[in-house]
Amino acid sequence: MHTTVGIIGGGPSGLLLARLLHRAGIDCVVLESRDRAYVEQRQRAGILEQSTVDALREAGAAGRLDAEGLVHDGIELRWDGGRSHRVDFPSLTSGRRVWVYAQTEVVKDLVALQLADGPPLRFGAKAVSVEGVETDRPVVTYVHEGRTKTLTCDYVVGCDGFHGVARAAVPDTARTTYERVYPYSWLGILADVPPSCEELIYAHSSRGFALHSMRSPEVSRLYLQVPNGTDPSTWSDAQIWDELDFRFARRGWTLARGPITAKNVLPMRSSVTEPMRFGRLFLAGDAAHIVPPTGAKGLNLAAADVVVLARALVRWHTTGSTDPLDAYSDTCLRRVWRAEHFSWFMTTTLHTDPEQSGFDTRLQVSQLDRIASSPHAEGELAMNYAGLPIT
Ligand code: RFL
Ligand code: PHB
Repeated sequence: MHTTVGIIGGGPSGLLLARLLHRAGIDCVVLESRDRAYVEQRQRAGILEQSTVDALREAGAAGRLDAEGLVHDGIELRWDGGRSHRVDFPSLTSGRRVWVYAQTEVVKDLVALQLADGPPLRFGAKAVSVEGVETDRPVVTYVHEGRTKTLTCDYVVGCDGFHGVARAAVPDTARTTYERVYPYSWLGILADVPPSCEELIYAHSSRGFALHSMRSPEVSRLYLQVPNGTDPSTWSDAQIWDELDFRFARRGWTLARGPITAKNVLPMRSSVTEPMRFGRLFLAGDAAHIVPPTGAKGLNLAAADVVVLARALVRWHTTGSTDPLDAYSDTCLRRVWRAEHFSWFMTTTLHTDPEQSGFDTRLQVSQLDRIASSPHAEGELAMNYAGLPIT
């Protein structure tokens, strides 16, 4: 079988790319190793930047997001045993804002459109190799319903996440990975209780970081910094709520408790593989880079990559010019490194390193004080959080 663009991975980046290409009349096939239910239920991101929302609208996939997404104009920072500061995005960014709309819902919306309207999306289709990327007919070999099949393409896009196969198709000598692993993880919970805040709260405390997010007016999503290797089952529900109470403590504010319906632990890592293109293979989203979740950038970076790539493929398809495709890696990496820096900054400013000294803590508090007292410092945070335009 042949297609113009073979897309490995049916996560947000692969699905959004497929929609953008389909609307421009470019045929493509999406191979996704997991089944539909698994892909639609994987708990992950919750915050969409303005430019991600714009891209979903352009893809015709924002109907439910526009009806049900919660628009947020800021975040609250808490630190130093009860100090608090709200960062207002629109006034600091010429009107940019963010949406609380879960990745699970973005994926459900894109899957439903794709199954109704094309292009082909194969669940249970696991890519095992990508070959010939330095020729003009790269081939993806995949296993579907127990049989090995091949897909020849004009271009292949690896949207297969951090553990996918596409990155490995680039020879070791042609790629460099830059990486940082953090000495802490997040314990995340979903709870059937209305959020205790209208906007997200990022808290720095003497016992580590905590984040109050949400999924809907009825469901809260909360995170606690925990040591690497923590088994979530060792935390009882009461212990989790007590620890959240301590880390968010602020006079006159209480955290509402409710039944915890899910608990998971996620490690924190920064990683970038350069370049993001090799021959006729492009890497997009988590396949090329990951960030710790503190800056809420991962899904947004994935969306920005495929917006840039879709534009470049449309240019090639309509004019034959490969200039934007040739510039893809450099164009994306500029934004990726900005987001890597911001995610590292948010992570290291708000978490407590197990080796942390009193000096390090004073630096963190000084940085938070600065954000609270300087429009320049909070403006920089707001611009990065609400997201830079895709250029
Ligand atoms: P994904 O979502 O990992 O999708 C990759 C897909 O490829 C499939 N696959 C294969 N398919 C075929 N053949 C193979 N050999 C394959 N190997 C893998 C996989 O099954 C999967 O379906 O990558 P993508 O599309 O690049 O999307 C990236 C985002 O998922 C990720 O960056 C975000 O979830 C990160 N993230 C957040 N990002 C934000 O922008 N805002 C947030 O608030 C935010 N919060 C988070 C997050 C990530 C988290 N976790 C669990 C890491 C919160 C959490 C808890
Ligand atoms: C989430 O709602 O899952 C979420 C929100 C903000 C973050 C990370 C995760 O920085």
